[in-house]
Amino acid sequence: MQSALASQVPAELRERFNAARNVLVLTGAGVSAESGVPTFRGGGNSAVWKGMPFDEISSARMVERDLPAVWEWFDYRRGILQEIAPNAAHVAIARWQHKFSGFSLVTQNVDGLHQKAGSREVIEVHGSIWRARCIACHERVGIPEHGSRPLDCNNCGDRLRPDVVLFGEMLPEGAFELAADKASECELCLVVGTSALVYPAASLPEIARAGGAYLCEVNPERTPLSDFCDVVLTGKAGELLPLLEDGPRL
Ligand code: BJW
Repeated sequence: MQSALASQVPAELRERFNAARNVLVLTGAGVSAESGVPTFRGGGNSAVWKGMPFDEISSARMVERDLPAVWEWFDYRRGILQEIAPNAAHVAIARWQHKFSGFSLVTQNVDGLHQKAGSREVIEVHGSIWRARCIACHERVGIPEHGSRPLDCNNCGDRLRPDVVLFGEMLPEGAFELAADKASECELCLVVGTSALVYPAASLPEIARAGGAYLCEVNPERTPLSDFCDVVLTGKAGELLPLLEDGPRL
């Protein structure tokens, strides 16, 4: 007998998933929620640091005002992430890079869990918590586990900051353009675990749809994108994504 969850996956989506050659997946914080990573807006715990909401501590203003506090916040998160494993959603998405001849994974997440699950060539539009970049010359480096904070740039000697995109900041050069190109070419676009509120990432499903893609949202809650989608799968990514696959799993 089909489970209640499996019956949510309409035959048309299953057929399109099996027939598609070019697929784009856009993920947000919800894809990591089942691994225990707090989301930003809804879906359980939200990120607060020493009484400060995330949009205050993760802000460009805070980088200018109190860079050591920003390092402390990101070091704390990295410490937690080191202990965290990818979940069934990350693992399913990693399998898909081998299933489709054209496959793009665009993530707003900075946690690196897609890569930990085996995904390659991930387009990280909001940067990575595992890298730092220089405030002055923009040189990027991996973050050493130990050492004083803030770190200094080996290239120019100025201070390093976490290589993540804060509100009002520009996205990494070329990342959004590449994601938008891939979105405009895809036949099937899966939007997983994002509140679809933060731009320009939230415009990628619109770009995909304008290019003729079939749009599917996976989220336990409705978002501003829901009414715009061909199909909405209501529930957790880790439970729903593996159900899209037909036949034996790799
Ligand atoms: C589950 C689940 C489960 C739970 N399974 N699902 C156009 C219109 C209006 C405003 C703008 C616009 N263009 C630009 C802006 C300004 C701004 C913006 O979008 N503001 C809006 C909020 C109004 N954008 C920017 O500033 C961007 N920069 C930019 O546009 O540069 C150009 C520019 C420069 C200068 C001036 C003007 C323009 C940069 C955005 C950077 C976002 N940074 C953050 C912080 C990263 C650092 C950190 O980690 O601390 O990125 S904010 C935060 O939000 C983080 C996320 O990547 C991002 C998106 O959140 P996401 O992933 O959607 O998570 P949540 O928590 O919101 O949602 C989780 C979802 O999961 C929920 O729906 C749950 O239901 C679901 N869920 N469990 C599946 N098990």
